[in-house]
Parts: sequence; structure tokens; C-alpha cells
Amino acid sequence: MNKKLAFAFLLVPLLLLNMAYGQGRQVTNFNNKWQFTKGSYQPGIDDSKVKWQAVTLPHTWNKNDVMDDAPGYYRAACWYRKNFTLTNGSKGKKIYIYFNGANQQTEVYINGAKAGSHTGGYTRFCIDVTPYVKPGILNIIAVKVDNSFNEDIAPLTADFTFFGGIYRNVDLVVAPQTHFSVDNAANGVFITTSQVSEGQAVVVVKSNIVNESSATGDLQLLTTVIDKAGKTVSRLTADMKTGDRDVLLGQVMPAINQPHLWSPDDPYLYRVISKIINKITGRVIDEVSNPLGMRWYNFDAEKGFYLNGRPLKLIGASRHQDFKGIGNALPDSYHTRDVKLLKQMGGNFLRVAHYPQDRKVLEACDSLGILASVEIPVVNAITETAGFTENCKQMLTEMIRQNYNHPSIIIWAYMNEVLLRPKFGNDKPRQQQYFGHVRDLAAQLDSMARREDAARYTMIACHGDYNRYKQAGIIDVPMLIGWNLYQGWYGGQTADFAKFLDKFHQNYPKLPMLITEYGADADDRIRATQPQRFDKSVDYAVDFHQIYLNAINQRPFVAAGILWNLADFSSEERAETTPHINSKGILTQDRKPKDVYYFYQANLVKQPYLKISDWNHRAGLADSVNTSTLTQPLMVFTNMPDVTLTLNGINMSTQKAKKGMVTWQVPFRSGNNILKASGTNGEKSITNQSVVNMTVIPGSLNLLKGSVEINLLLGANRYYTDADANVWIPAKAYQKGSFGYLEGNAYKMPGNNRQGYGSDRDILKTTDDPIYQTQQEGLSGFRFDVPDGSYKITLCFAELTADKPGVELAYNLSNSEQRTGAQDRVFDVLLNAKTVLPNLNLAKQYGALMAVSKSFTVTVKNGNGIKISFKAQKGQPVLNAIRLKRIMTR
Ligand code: GCB
Repeated sequence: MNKKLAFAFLLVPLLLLNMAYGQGRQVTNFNNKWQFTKGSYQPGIDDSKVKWQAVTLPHTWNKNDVMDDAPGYYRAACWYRKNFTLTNGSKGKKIYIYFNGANQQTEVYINGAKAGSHTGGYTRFCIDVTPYVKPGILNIIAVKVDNSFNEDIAPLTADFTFFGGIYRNVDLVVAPQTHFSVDNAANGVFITTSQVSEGQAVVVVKSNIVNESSATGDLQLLTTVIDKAGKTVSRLTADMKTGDRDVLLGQVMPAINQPHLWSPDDPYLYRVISKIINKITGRVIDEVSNPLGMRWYNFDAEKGFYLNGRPLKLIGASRHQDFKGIGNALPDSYHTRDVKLLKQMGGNFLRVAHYPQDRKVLEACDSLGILASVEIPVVNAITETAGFTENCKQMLTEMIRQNYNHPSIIIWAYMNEVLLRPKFGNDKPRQQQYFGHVRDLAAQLDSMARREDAARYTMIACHGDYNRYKQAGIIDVPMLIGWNLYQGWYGGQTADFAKFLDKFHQNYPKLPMLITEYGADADDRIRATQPQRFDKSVDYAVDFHQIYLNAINQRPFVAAGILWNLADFSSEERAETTPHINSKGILTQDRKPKDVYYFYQANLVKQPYLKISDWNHRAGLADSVNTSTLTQPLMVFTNMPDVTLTLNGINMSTQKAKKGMVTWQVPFRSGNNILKASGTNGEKSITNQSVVNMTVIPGSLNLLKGSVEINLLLGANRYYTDADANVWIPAKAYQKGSFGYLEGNAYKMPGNNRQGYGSDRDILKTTDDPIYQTQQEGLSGFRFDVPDGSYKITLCFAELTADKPGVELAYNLSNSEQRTGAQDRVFDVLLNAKTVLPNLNLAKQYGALMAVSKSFTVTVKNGNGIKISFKAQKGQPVLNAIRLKRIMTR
């Protein structure tokens, strides 16, 4: 496997928005003035009865319904249509319409006639509409896009949303009859650098030219390599003859001496300019331009990855393509920004997962110096049909040809966790046959990828069930193996991660290994001072990533650590604290950094770095009855060895940073606490300041002053900040003079062995799910020993036992949760001896998993405080959260 790959690349894919692409062809943005309908429509027939809605591309019809309480989202055929006129100048030209992405089956009609179709939601396709359009008159394009389940099209199931729509840009290309081939929506030019060293680079260019012109006159292919300044560094022509139709020309370009190498630190790009010219007149008939990066690399099973002869630990993230509120229909700049965020994190690798993404992503990788892998969306399972196999091959071909010239790409991948939930669990012989089909498909795709591109590596990403992949013979197929590991998340302990790495390497010492996924959910609204698995706190995620990154860094044989995921992403079937969102992102779904992102910056960036944790909205109970301070941890992320912290100008201490972090126990006081952390390495220093707003609840409620508000979660050991910036803190058992519940136990989902407390179900009619997901069961009362005055009490309930099973997520492997019927519990709630909620039956009155909140005012007299009683009539009373607010009178 010590194969030395030498290369160069290129290719800005074909279609640049709103830009003439080369002298011969014209590319026009085709995104505007479309109409859309979910209704039925027949192209070519009077459509005056169809209800059309005006839309601009990119567009998806699922941006809202993926977030609502109703399970599922619209998966069906929808229609787009648009009128357009071609100028007379397009007469005699080839007319192509390029779709950069439409999910997932598309049919294109022009003036009522079917012009073409495409299967697969993530690769580009080009429809030749020349025979159907007429210059000078109004043409109608109608496009049917269908995102419904189709057993012949990958992905079949996956932990992400299959948004429907024409969700990437569309371009209209008017090309001369003689042009670079648009086969598979690639740009007809394929560049490899067959030999690259510091001394010399030899670039080989294969050009595929289509000549449909009847004009005579000899043609010539002129290929030029230019450097960043535009200076020609290599040039070669090749002749074509009149009448040549489909021409494939290979050119070994004159060697380039002392090439400027491409690397993450110095992503220097050359360009390859390809022109078809008339040999006699010199007129340029068609032109395309591709990027070219000079570098070589190899994976070594023992020592990891090497770039340009030097070891380089690949550290980075995977990325999904959606964004908060807009689904997968992103403007170009959003794609580019994600790659920039990865670069700013200090990463050098992007796993484009689990499908090919917008061309902007790899363009940004090329120019920012991020190495990349791209994969086709074969996720979780396959279908054993010829149709499925063919579609996989088609996607693989398109992916490779369309992206061939990107210097950033080093790996083609074609399966992710394909044995996660193997079919035929109750029929072992049949299951063996299925495994055989999976292996056959893997072998076919692998050899196809190697044939298409002999220079890159191939890879399969597997989940942690090593034996299953081994027995099915999958591990032996690709050139690289990727492991998606979640020890300490879905099951086991974080310490098991390192053990897995060592064991695998021992068993397969010759196979290079990448960690293609690892991560923990982090709801940026949830914090914990004693983080635990599945509490969804940012703090658990920081601990988790620290352990994983350390284990990866300690082992040279681990070529890459690719965390899951750069940003939170849409996964409609998920519930938990952020329903419909997978929150393993180190950025939120709208790309705000979480503390984990700072942790990576501290460990990866080269310039001095220091950042205080973002947990700056806090509340809690004073350290003791006699103090007005509350001591809580404060994390600081830095690459400086020594860090000094001051709190409100007072020096706390100087500490040594370990693995990019220092944690202080800080005695916060109520109000704004000004923190200043300064780090130094003796030569350079750096400072960061932050303000933590703290509400310290006194140990004796008699000391409550002003407009007090106390927000308490029952049955929880985490802190939650709601959308109004109220901080909800864990409630405790009652103590005289203070507050708390009487009796009962924290609710825990039966059979759920991964989550310490509470439920992971989607709570309906709220986005504050964490307020309702935990609960004290069997409590008899709740007390606040508040001073006399008027108060508003809000009680929050949800029936957490439910009759309908939640969607079984494929990823919850170690979970054998039992879904019981909703409990028929009935209880009364009394507030200072007055019944305020008689015969409360949550399931019956409101439905299971429904957020219910009830507010009451109460006047406290004679130092009696607030006593809430829960009287069981049937089953056990419950309370999920409670809020106390003093009503100020003037
Ligand atoms: C995986 C999958 C990925 C999921 C991730 C998770 O192993 O490859 O698609 O999103 O786990 O968060 O569970």
C-alpha cells in the first residue's frame, strides 16, 4: 500500500454561474422565474388549472415540514416549469441544461416532449435539449422531480433528510457544435500528474472532444498550463482532422521544472486551459479551464498519511449540505463558508459525506488547502437488484468524472456502514447470501473506481462491528478502511475507542486506517457540571472529543481523525432534545461555534489561540446558606502553555494548559462576572475576555431580592437555556428555608441503557423539549420557602410514557428500549391547599408527549411559603419543570 501517487489536478467544473465559460460556449444562470407545484401536471397540456407558485432555484419543498411535529415529510413527485426564449444567436448551436443537483429522480420535458431524465439526487446531470427547443420563440421547460423512496436508488435509509427539489443551481449552456464533451456532466478534460517531485512535474491531459459540426477546416487542441500569475509554464497542441467525431486525445505535457507544490499550508493552484481552435484561422471554438495542483501522497499502514513526502496527520470533519431554515437549497456562499470554517478550525481534511455535494465545496477545498474524500450515498443497506447496482455504478462514474480534477480529492468512497442493520436477521442462510451481494457490489464498485481513476485511493466506512465486516469480507475490498466509532456515546465507554484502534491495527497491520466518524450530540442550550453520556450537554461532548483526539494523535497508524459532524444537520426521524436535528455538529445548524469547535482550534491552529467557553448565561444555587457565590467550572481553550485567569479584576491563578484546555472552578456572583484569561508561551501572549451573567439563588429564599425568577427542571442533572434566555437548573430535594421536591424519583425510560435520566422522545407543541423530557415521578409535593408576597407559579408537564413506538433509529444499536402504553395516571394538584388542577390526566386530556404548562398566581402570607401538593388518584403523580416568578408591586 506504499504506493506513491503523483498527480496534478484541475477542474473547475464546467459551469460558472452567470459567466461565459470559455470563448466558445455561453453559460447562463437558469435559476430565476420558475413555477412550482405539488399538484399533478402533464407537460404539453393546458395547465391553467394547476396552482403554480413562483420560486427561485435553488429550491426544496421540505424546508418547513421536516421541522414540524408530524412524523415524516413530503416525499412524492412535484413539478417545476419555466418559460424561456433563446436568442437567434443560439441557432445551430448545442443547447444543454445543467442541473447541479435535483433529488432524486428527474424528468425533463421541453415543449411537451421528454428530453431526458436522471436518477440520483447528488450528482450533476446535463440534458441535451437541442432537438426540442426553438430559438426566437417561447419555450417551456417542465421538470418532474420525485424524492419518494425507491428501492433501486441509494440511499435507502440514512440519518439525514432526503429533501426534495431542484436544490442546486441550474445553468443553460449554449455550446458550439464542436466542444469538449459533456458526457456524465463532466467537462471533457481529465488531468493527472503522472510524476510530481520537488524538481519536476509531468502533467498528462486527456481531452474528450465532440465534433458534430459539418464545417470543414482542420482543428487543433491547444492545452496550456498557466501559473497563478497567468504565465504559461507548459503548452502542447494536438491535431484533429475534419470529420473526426468523438475524439479522445491524450497529451503528455512538457515537464514543468521546480513546480510550486500544493499543500494545506500553501494551496497553490495552476490552471489548465484547454482550447479547441481552428488551425487555419486560429479562432477559438470552445474553451474550458480546470484547476491543477501539484502534489503527491500516500497512505502508510504503520505511519499514516504522507503529503509531498512528509507525514501529515489528517484532522477534519464530515459535512452535510443543509442549513437551518432553508433545507438543502443553499446559496453558493454557504457552501464555501463551511469549508472556510473548517479551515479556521485548523482542519486539513473534509469528508464530503454521505454524497457528492455542490461544486463550490471542492472548489473551496482546492483553494483553501483542505484534502477531501467524496462518496456515493450507499448507506446502511443495499437492494439486491440489477437496478440498484446499475444506479450505484452510474453515481460512482458521475462522481469521479465530475470531480476528477480537484487537487483536494485523495479518496473515492462508496459505502457507509452498509452492514449496520443487515437484512434477513431471522434467516441466517439468506443473510449470508445478502452479505455476499454486499461484498460483490463493493468489489464491483471498488474496481470501477480504480479503473476510472488509478491515482486515488478507494475507501469504505464501517461502523464499529469489526467482526461483521470481517466475516462478510468487506474489509478486504477497499484500499483504505474507515471506522465510524462512537464508544462512550451509543454504547460502551470512551476508553474503548483506543482499545478498538489497537486491536484493529494488530489484526490488519497492512491496511491503512482512518477514523471516518466520531462524535457526541451537543445541544448548545444544554450544559452540565457533571456531564454524562447522552445528557446532550456541550460539556460531555468536549470531554468526549478530548479523549478521542488524544487517542488519534497518539497513534501514527491512524491516518485521519474526521469528526462527525462539522455542523448540526437535518435528520427528520430523530427526536431527542433537538427533534429532527442531529446535534453532533461542532457548529450549530446555523453555523455558530460550540465550545467543541474552540477545543479543536486550540489544538490545531498555529497562531496563538485562546478562547473562554461560551457558557455565559448561568444560574444555580449558592454554594452554601452563608455565601452569595456559586462555584462552577469555566473552560478556557488555548494553545498557550500557561494561562492566568482574573475574575472581576482579581487574579484567580495561573495554570498549565493540558491538551488545549484549562478548567477553573470559578466563584461567580450574581450579575455580570468579567473574566479575563491571558495565555503566554514566554514569547507571545494572547488574551480573551468574556462576561458571564450569573443568577445565584440564595440558600435561604428569605434573602431573595427584587424580581426573582427560578426555573427548575425535575429529574434532570443538566442546565438548559430556553429561547428567552431563561436558565433552567436541576431541582433538588426540599430543604427547609429553600425549595425542592418531596419524594419521588427521576424518570428514566424503561430499557434505555444509554441515557441516565429522562426521555429522548419528541415533545409536541414546543421547541423547549428539554424542559419536558425529564420528570420527577411519584412526588408528593414541591415547596418554595419564599418571603411573603405575590408569585406566579408555572407547572410544566408531559406524559412521557407513550402508546406509539418512536421511530427506531438505526444508530441506537445498544438500546433495547421498551415503549410501554401511555400510563393512565390521574392526580390532583393543590396550591397552598387550594385545588388548582383536579383530576389531571395528561394522556387523556392532552395526549402523550404533549407539552402542557399551567400558570397560577399565589399570595404568600404569614411566612407560610408556597406548598404545592400532588395527590395521586391513579398511578403516580409527575412534574417535569416548575417556574417561580415574583410579581412586583409598586
Ligand atoms: C453514523 C452514520 C451517520 C450518523 C452518525 C450519528 O455512524 O454514518 O450517518 O449521522 O452515525 O450521528 O449517529
